[in-house]
Amino acid sequence: MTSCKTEQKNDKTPTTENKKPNIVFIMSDDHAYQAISAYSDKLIKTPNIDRLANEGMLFNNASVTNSICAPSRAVILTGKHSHLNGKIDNLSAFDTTNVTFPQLLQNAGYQTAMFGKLHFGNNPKGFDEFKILPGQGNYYNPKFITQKGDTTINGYVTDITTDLALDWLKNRRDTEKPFLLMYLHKAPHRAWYPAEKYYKEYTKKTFPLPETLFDNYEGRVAAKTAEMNILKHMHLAYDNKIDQEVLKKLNIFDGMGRSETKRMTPEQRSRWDSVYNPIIADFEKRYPTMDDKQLMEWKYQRYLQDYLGTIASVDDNVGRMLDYLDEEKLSDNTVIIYTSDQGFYLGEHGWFDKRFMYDESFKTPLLIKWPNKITAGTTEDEMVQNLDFAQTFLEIAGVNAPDDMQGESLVPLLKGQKEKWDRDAVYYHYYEYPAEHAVKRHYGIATKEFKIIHFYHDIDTWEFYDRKKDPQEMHNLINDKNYADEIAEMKQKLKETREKYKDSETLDNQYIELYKDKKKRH
Ligand code: SGN
Ligand code: CA
Repeated sequence: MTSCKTEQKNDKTPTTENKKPNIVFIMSDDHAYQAISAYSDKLIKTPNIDRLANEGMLFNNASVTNSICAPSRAVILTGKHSHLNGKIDNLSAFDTTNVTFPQLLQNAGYQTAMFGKLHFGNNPKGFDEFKILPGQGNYYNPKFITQKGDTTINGYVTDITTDLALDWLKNRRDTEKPFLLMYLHKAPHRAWYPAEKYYKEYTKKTFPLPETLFDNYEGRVAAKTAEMNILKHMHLAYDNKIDQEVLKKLNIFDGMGRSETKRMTPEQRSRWDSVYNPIIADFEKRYPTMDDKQLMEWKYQRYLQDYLGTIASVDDNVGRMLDYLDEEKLSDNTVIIYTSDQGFYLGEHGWFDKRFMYDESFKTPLLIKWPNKITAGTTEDEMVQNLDFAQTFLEIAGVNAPDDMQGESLVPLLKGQKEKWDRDAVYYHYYEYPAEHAVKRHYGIATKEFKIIHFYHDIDTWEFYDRKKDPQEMHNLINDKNYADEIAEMKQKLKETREKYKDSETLDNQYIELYKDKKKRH
């Protein structure tokens, strides 16, 4: 009797009203699928993120519609392409009159909370609670925007974001209601500052060089003029953490200084210096005799050490979240998603950053666990997009999606009902130009076999790739006579796809005019 009473009092016991699945949406910022061991363990082991693949589904062909931060988030929240939700780049404002899926879930009785990076320049609507980073946010001792004002929290951003999310789950969530938790990491965004444990470990590692590290961009006009080459455009101080005074001594003037070291407490700073100062001293000694190839390789290793070091913390913290959901017996009725706002170049084509429709930044990691619905350990090769998330979550919650959302619910794929999925092409459109990294505006479509891309604005060039024969996208076949039929078909399909999604040259031109003078960054 007594034990039975205790059980009834325990407010964590699922009630009949609590049958709708909870949704935990985990997203990191710039997390390349090449840096998740469920995809490839060449660079790093991510045992916690991999749990979602082992217990759920791994998508091999998930892509974004516009490979840059805030636009990707706007697509996710609205279920509409950039040209319709209006958030075409990181410079324009998010139009808060857009209807977002969290608002619809909140109206349907879901509790909603968001923690971490949003990057809109305005606060999210449809959330009972949010604690978000201003703009890009910081790694060390970050400031957060909350409903009660701004607050600075001492510590490391990835740990803090998790603490905030867990605090809400433990202490302020109404256990009678289903919930949507958006748990959004800043890491591994530039300028890649790992936590102490991991800069100690990762600065000792060396990584295999990508085959295309020394790409000369032959046949790809827009790739040639982009400014995201590790050798030429990555900063030795800002990115690779070399002291600017040392650079001056070496006659190197590369502008931007280190961003986060100034934010560290004296204790954090002296622990940081104890690891990075020997690296700086070693660089000072070796630099005078380095040729371009050696400098490229040195910068690549430094880049990956810090980038992957930040991911090791993300993985630990995802583990903390999954453990909590397991311990509280919430996992059985919770859909957990892990994704990134887009992919990233880890030296492929000699690059860092994203923006292009080439695979490393067009594709994004996607792992989903949904016990009793998804068969554990399955992989899915269908072409899905971040555009599909809103309708997926609405279907999971039993809420009708507005007619003007443009994605497809992934629920049939999650349940293994492939016959209900008939998409044969996905659409992409990138706008942020002129801007940092100088990636020209372009749009295109990808099928499983081919990709066609049109670069426009101050150029007018086309690219065509055979994705099966040339997965590294080194050979632009647009002028290859052997592919004339396939190119014509893809051009036609691109035209139809633009019409289907209501994109057009008129809109392209309007967006060029509208944001001509926009320089502001969020
Ligand atoms: C910053 C970075 C860029 C990066 C953009 C967009 N520069 O501007 O390298 O492409 O963010 O990233 S930095 O000098 O400020 O580090 S996004 O993920 O927010 O879209
Ligand atoms: Ca990003």
